[in-house]
Amino acid sequence: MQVVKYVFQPHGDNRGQLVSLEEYTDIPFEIKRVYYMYDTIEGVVRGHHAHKNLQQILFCVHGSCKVLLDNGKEKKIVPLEKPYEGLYVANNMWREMYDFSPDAVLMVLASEPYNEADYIRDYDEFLKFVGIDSGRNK
Ligand code: T46
Repeated sequence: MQVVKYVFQPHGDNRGQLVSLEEYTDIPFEIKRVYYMYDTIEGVVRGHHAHKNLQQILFCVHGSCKVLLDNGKEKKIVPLEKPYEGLYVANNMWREMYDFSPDAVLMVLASEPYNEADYIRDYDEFLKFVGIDSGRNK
């Protein structure tokens, strides 16, 4: 499985750092939604789903967390620890976010508006979606 982690250029000077993200230039899709999570309770695991169409880029703009990516055949754990790093998550990827530091702010740029019908929340349904026989996994 190929993990796509973008490393953006911080524009630093003696006042601090600034990262700029432009759709199509830095982000490979039109940004239709931005959301972020914070005050995450210790030990929680978020996500547990895939999407039918949605593409996203995840940034831990403060603190740190881990993201488990699972394409149905292979799993990878990706730490997000730098505010200038963005993890691309394709639609057909099961994702779980966990190990949030108490100060973590996870910001997500999304290619589509919020749509509950786009979620695949059942792992067997996800395996079917990616064309894998559910007997072999989880
Ligand atoms: C994803 C991962 C990385 C909204 O009303 N609008 C929104 O845009 C979103 C994302 C959520 N919500 C509501 C729906 C739920 O009542 O906020 C609540 C929490 O959402 P959810 O349980 O889906 O959050 P996570 O952290 O499990 O997953 C989220 C995204 O939903 C998902 O698309 O890929 O972050």
